[in-house]
Amino acid sequence: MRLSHYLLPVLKETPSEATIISHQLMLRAGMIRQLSSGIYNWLPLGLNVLKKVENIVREEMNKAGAVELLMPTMQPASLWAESGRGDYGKETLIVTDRHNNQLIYGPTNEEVITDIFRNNVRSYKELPLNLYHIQWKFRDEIRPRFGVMRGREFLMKDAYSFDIDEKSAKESYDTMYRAYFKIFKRLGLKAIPFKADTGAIGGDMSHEFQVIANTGESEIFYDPKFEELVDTDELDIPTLRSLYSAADEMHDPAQAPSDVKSARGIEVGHIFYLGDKYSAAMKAEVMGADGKSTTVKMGCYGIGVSRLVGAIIEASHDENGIIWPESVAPFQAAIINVKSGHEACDKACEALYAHLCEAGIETLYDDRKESAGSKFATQDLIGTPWQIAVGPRSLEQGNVELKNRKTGEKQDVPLDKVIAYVT
Ligand code: 5CA
Repeated sequence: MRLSHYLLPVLKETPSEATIISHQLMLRAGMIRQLSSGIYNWLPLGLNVLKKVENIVREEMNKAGAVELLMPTMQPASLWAESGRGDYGKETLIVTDRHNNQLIYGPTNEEVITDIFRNNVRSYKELPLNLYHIQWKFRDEIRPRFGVMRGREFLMKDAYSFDIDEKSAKESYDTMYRAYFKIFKRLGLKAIPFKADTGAIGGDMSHEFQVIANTGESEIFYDPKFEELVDTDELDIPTLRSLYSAADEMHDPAQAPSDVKSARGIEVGHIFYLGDKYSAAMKAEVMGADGKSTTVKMGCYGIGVSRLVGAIIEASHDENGIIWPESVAPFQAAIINVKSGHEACDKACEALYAHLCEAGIETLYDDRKESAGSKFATQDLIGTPWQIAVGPRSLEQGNVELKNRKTGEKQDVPLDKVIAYVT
C-alpha cells in the first residue's frame, strides 16, 4: 500500500473525548471515527486489524470443530416472545417495518440459532453440533464509552453448541474453554477465566475471559498462578480449573487463596452452559437413540471481536503509540522514504516495495513528500513491527536502516537482505 493513496488521518493531539489509551490511540492512528454515540466507522487501518482478529478467532473455532454460518442482523421480534426471556430490556433496538412487523437488531442470537436447529436437525446422530457466526450486534448501552470497548454497534463471534445430554454438552463447553486460551494467546493477550454471573443470557454456569488492564470495567480476583499458566503452550486445564478466580459479586474472600490478586479486567469473551433454557421453551428436540424425542442441551460462547482490538492496544503500547503483536499488525513492514524526490532513494524504495509485495509481506510505503521525522512518528504511532528507512547516506553503502518497533533496536542491513529480517 502506498501511503499517498491510502486514508490514514493520523492526529497529533489527543482528542478530548477519549479517556483511555486504546481509544486515544485508535483515534490518533486513524483507525476509527465515531459516527454517532457508540457507533463507529472503521477506517482502512482499523478494518485491517479487525479482519485479522476476526480471522484468528475463525481459524481457532474451525480447529475446535465449530462450523461457521451467517445469521442476519435483523430478527423478528416474534421469535423473542417464544424463548420466554422477553426482550433484551432497554438495550433492545426495535424497528417497525412497512407491514407493521417488529424487527430487533440482534443483540445476541440464541433465539435465531435455536430456530435454525429445530427446523433442520432431526436426529441424535447429527450431534454434537457447534454453529457460530461473526456478525454485528446492537445493544443500546446506557453508557457507551471507551471507544470500541463498549459500543452500541459491535462485532461479536457467537457460537452455540447442541448436545444430546448434559455430559456431552459439558464436553462441548470444555472444548470452547480450551479454544479460547489459544485464541487469546495468538492475539498476544493473557486472558484469565472467571466464574461469572449468567445475566441476561441465562443458564447455570459461565466463565468470563478477562484481560488485565487498569482501564477494565470489571473488578477481578484471581490466583497469581494464572499469569504463568495461561502463557504456556501446553495448557494444563485441570490445574487451571482448580485455581481460584472470581469477578465482581462472585468473589468470596473466604474461598480465595491468601495471596489472591485483585485487578481490573476487560471482558473479551464469555461462555455459558445453557442447559435447556432455550431448547425447552422453543422445542429444539431430536430423536434420541431410544427412539424418543429428546430436548437438546445447549451452550453459547461469545467473543467481543471489535472490543479485542481495543484490548490488544491497552495491553501493548508505549508513549509513542501502538505496538502490535505481529499476528494482527495491519502492515508487517513500512518503507520510509527519508528523502522523497531524491532519485536514488525513490528508485531503491520502489524496488524494495515491489520486492516485499511479491514476497507476500504486507507493506506500507510512505512515499509522501513529508519530513522524515513525521514519517517516523506516524509509523511508531500506527505500530508497524518493522520500519525500513531508506535515506541517501546509508544507501551509498547499499544499506537501509531497519527498526524493530517493539524493542526500538535499529541496525543497518544490506538493501538486498531486508526480506530475511522482516519475515
Ligand atoms: N450470546 C452470548 C454469547 S454467545 C452473549 O451475548 N454473551 S455476552 O453478552 O457476554 O457478549 C459476548 C462478548 O461480547 C462479551 O464478552 C464482550 O467481549 C462483547 N461485548 C458485549 N457487549 C459489548 C459492547 N457493548 N461493546 C463491545 N463488545 C461487547
